Amino acid sequence: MLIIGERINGMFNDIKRAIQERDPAPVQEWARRQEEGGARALDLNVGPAVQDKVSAMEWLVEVTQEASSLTLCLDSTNIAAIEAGLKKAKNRVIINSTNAEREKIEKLFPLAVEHGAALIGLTMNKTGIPKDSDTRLAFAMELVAAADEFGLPMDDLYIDPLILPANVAQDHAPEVLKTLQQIKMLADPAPRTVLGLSNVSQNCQNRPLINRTFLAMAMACGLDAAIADACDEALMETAAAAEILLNQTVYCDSFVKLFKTR
Ligand code: THG
Repeated sequence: MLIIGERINGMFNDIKRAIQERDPAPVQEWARRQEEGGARALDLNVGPAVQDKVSAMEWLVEVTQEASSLTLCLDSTNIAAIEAGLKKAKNRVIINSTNAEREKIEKLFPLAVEHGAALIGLTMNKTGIPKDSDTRLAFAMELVAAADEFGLPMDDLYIDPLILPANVAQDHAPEVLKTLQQIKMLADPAPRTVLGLSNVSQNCQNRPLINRTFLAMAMACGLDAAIADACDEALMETAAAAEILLNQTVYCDSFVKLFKTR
């Protein structure tokens, strides 16, 4: 399980302020804390409030790289901001994201191939996030076909079936789980899968409990990666235990420690 730390995101007030004032300290502190927690990639999102998303993403990449050499996951709907981040990145990155609209596919798949980057593809289009797994799967198939068409290796494609908060879209959760299972049958080798895990518990009670329970369920359905709170120790322990129980990692007594330090 690849945990992509979610915390360097302008939706959090400390990061929003850090970006506005170009203060690297909070960004670098969260980079280190998430890496210590066991994150092996870092999501970078400038947030909704920032005016100049291009220069903000450039800056986030630069200051994050000074504190950590983890893989960066450039999280923006703004293609110019993704391109700016790619130019500044020293290591291989994950582009987050394209959706299944042809217009976006035609830009983002070639961009990923050109930079040797991995790419997250969302199972949605202009009309929004579908409710049922069949429609999600149809979008996943479009993304798999695009990987073939543009020459993106299948294990560089991360398909995200998009989880929504359980308090307002409870009926989506089982559909997402079903989609995760079915994505693995779309191609051989199969594409990878990812979720923005904390979405599932936004504005809910007992957030950490909902997050880690859904993580274990999603892993059993084939989830490969999650944008998640790497500083939530119980969550990271759940990921470690689920890897053991899915026989993805050989058991040893220090399996939790190993998960966080490998
Ligand atoms: N898929 C992909 N990328 C994504 C998402 C996804 N990127 C963004 C998001 N979803 C994943 N990251 C987060 C980060 C934080 C939260 C949820 C998802 C979160 N934030 C608190 C909240 O909204 O309650 C902020 C609280 C605060 O301001 O302190 O829950 O699905 N590909």
